[in-house]
Amino acid sequence: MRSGRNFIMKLEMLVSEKLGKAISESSNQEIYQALMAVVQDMAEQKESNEGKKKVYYVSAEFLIGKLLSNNMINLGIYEDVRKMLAANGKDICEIEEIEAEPSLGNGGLGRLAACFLDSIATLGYNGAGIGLNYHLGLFQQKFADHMQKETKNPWMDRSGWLKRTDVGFPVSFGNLTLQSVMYEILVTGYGNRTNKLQLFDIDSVDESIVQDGISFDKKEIAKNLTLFLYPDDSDEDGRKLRIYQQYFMVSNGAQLILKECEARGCNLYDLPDYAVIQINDTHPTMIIPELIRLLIARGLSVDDAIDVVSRTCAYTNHTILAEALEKWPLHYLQEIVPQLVPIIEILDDKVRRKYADESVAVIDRNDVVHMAHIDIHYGFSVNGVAALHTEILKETELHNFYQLYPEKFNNKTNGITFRRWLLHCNPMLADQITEWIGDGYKKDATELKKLEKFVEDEQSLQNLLQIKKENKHQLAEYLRRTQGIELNEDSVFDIQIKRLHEYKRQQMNALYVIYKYLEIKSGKLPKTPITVIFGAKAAPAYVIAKDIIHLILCLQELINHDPEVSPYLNVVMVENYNVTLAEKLIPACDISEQISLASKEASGTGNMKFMLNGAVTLGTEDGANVEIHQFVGDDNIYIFGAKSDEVIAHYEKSDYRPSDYYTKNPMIQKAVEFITGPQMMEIGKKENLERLSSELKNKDWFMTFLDLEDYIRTKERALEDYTDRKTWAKKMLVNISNAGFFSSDRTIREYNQDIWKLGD
Ligand code: GPW
Repeated sequence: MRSGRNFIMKLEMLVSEKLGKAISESSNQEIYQALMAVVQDMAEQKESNEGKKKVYYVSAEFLIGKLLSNNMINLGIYEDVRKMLAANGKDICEIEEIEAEPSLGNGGLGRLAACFLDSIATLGYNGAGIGLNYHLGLFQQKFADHMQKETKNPWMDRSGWLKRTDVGFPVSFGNLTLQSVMYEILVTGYGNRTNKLQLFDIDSVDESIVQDGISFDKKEIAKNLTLFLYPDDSDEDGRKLRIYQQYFMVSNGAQLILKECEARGCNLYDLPDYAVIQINDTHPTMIIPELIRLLIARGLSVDDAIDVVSRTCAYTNHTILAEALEKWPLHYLQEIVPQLVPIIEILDDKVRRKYADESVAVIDRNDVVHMAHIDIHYGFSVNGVAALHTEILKETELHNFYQLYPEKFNNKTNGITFRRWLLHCNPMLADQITEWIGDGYKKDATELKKLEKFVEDEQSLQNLLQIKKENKHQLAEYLRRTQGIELNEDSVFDIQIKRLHEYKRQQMNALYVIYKYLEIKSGKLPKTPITVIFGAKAAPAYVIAKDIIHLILCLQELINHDPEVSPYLNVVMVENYNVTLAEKLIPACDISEQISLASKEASGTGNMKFMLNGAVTLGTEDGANVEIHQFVGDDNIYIFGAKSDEVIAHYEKSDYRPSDYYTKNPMIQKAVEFITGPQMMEIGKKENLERLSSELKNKDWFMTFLDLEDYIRTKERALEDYTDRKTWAKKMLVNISNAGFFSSDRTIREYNQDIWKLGD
């Protein structure tokens, strides 16, 4: 144990040495820098490249969140640092706030990659993340005139964890060659080794080319290559820029992997004994032809190169949404990465010789390259991210591939790191759990099951409610201070936080809000007031998604200023939803909104974070909700809506008509008409509200109306149940005690057992 007075004194000495003065006389900014340096030193001491075989997790996104506190927790020094700072009159929370959140991800896929890096290091596996260093990251979201506005998010100077290395590689495109620079961020496991996140960049990036908001010249590749994550791809130059980014990422990754493996004694033919590459959705798919190209250049035959690479690469699919399955016109690749085209043609040719089925071709009849098809034919493993999702892949979306390669398909239900999503974000709950069942659950999350024995204990249930109340209070203080938002702490906190997408159906929640508003106006007052909280960014070119944000912001304005309604109902949309905000919102949540159209949400991971923090799920039988439902049972979750089979059948038969529901159900009609009614028109913009309303009435591609009635009914039942505080507290406890399965340590152990097979 390092705890105790001596260790605290040593910490104080280390920090003041870095500061060159006493802690008590230093600013929070100075202390942040000094603490970061001390943590870096300690993390470096645990750095290790041990293990013959190494996993490379290649991903366009790593949504890592702030690092200082998390690293201190993983190093086991958080409590001592807190005490040491307090003894010097400093508050650790204020110092945490100095740090800028790295802006290297968008949503669940990026956050999953970050949780996985934490678990890989925690379990002591040799692994690294490979990605890009986006200078301005994903855009920063501002609200003005009830609309989302995008601005740049320059996070790098205010973070400090990024270390430049002298490693770099040449990367050639059709018309230019760029020299890369590799940056590193140390990833310290909980009580274990330190691995690395390796991010590639170029020196010629020029942030000054960005003008008003986030627009810039998309053709200036040497200046814009690593400026933004997901540059607007609504035009051709934007789509091409994505290909430049993807190839830059994977060519660097491939060169690094070969260099490291050769240094460890690999002769290239035995590459699969030294490396396994996990391809995080299709963004890094070009690593397959790129590695084949590099191996051929090093003297392997074409067939040997293909064989070696196919035994090294594994693919994770994160969606069944057709528009998210990447396809690139061959002529884009011909222009940007001509060196890959002959290889992709060989890959296509081999498939065509073997299989007559046109639907599994790599290059289709229109000369479009299907990236996922490359991964499936030329990787050894294909996994979905929740049980239902993997079944849908096998039975429908990728059925033809499943028939060819049943042995490649496997499920890896997602998970979350309990270090960030419990120990760090909810210390009160973590301490209470430790008091009840000891701290074994911190290493073995399934020990949370032991909490179930407290389910009949009045006092324990009271404690749980008290912790929730305090977390709601802390959230209210935080939002007041940082966003000027006032929350009613005595209301039910009903939270939907995730990327804005029609399939996630924030619009359905907004229609509930309208329904409730009209109910209250007609004199039906809820027993407990409700606050419906949203957090979401919409892709800058996704018009309807931005219209949904507009609707929510207008409802917020209308309802919160209506003295008849606001004592009972409030709407809050937090600005610039990110990991830092998630860490504050999740511990304070009562009802977790997981309301995607069944079959469309591959897994969801927010659902797991909420459950772990004692929120009760209101959701469809989609993604990992299905597994959560199985664990907690019918009494501890609110399930509604059409099941995935029914939804898939509607799509197959093209027989869903929103008008069928709209015209028959006066409640739906009233709510939808409200969107374009006089009160909303006074606050909002006609064009946006009318476009959204017409989209719903005429298209409703994600079947909002199909589930709306059941959603409202089920939400009302949840709100009614909430008033019986003791019964509700039981539900909370059952959720927490069943969350163990959703630890990313379990997920990563499964990846290793079934796919990576990293020995010792
Ligand atoms: F489209 N996911 C995401 F599949 O956050 F590539 N971004 C993405 O671009 C994609 C998926 C992609 C999410 C899924 O929507 C979510 O259901 C899942 O929990 C998460 O990836 C992690 O697997």
